[in-house]
Amino acid sequence: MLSLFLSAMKKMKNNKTVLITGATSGIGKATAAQFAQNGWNLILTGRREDRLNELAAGLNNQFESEVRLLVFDVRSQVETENALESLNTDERKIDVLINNAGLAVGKGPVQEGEVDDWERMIDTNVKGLLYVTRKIAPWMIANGSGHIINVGSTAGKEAYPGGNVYCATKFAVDALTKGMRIDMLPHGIKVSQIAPGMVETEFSLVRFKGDKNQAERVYDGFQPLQPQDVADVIYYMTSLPPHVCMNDVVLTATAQANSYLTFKNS
Ligand code: NDP
Ligand code: 8X3
Repeated sequence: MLSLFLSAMKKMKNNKTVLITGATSGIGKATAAQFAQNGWNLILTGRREDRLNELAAGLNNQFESEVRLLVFDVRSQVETENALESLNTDERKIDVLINNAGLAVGKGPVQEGEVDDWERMIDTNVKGLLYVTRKIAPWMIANGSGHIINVGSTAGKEAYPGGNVYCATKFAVDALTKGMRIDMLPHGIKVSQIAPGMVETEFSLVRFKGDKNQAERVYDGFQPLQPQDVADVIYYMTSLPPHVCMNDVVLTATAQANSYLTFKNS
């Protein structure tokens, strides 16, 4: 009886589609599973095709999810356009776009910064978000509905030591979210931001260029957010009635007061 019920639950579809950028890891991956569990069709993107394939197979097996994969680098406008153009008319009916792909590279004073690191962050976190949105927003307008959720950060609320350019990109996401909400207003399309504090993902490993010790130290001595904590809130933001838009959510671990103050035991 229980297995019949579970099997029926698995097949419950809601016919809605979410596109999540940066689904190969961390917040994007957890968010993909959250939507899959709730019967959504998924369009998942990232550069690491092997990880996308593995994720899609798992979600299909667990939830019988329809998963469309797009492999591209959001820093390339041409790659982004070509990948999104490959979606057919049905797939372009995107209900929710989650602009999540992003990264920090390096941490230190600006006078010692690496120009290449700065460019990677600006090109991914700001220009990449814009390239994706530029393609999908007109489809939402044509469909007469939609919801864009940008993944900002507490780093986009207050700058912290050594955060300079990463913080600047997340301040830009904050500003773009506000600007996009104004632009989408006449079209009835919701625009939201979620601004998490420290979340235990591959983020710090990427920031510290593969140095595991340095990355692990970031999360030592306190209980950081987990990707699922963020996924839960993102999903909640999409489950509100059509006339309600949660504009901005700042979400931190209980031990984190703001972008630069975390209470650590050690
Ligand atoms: P992860 O490193 O675990 O995941 C980052 C994701 O972004 C990966 O799926 C990666 O995919 C994708 N990505 C990075 N660069 C590109 C690119 N050029 N083109 C396409 N996809 C790309 O980190 P998080 O899950 O933590 O980060 C997700 C978002 O959350 C980022 O925007 C980050 O700034 C933000 N954030 C993170 C916080 C944290 O403490 N972890 C806190 C606040 C915000 P692939 O490498 O396969 O391309
Ligand atoms: C990621 C969290 O604190 O490293 O945005 O900026 S933090």
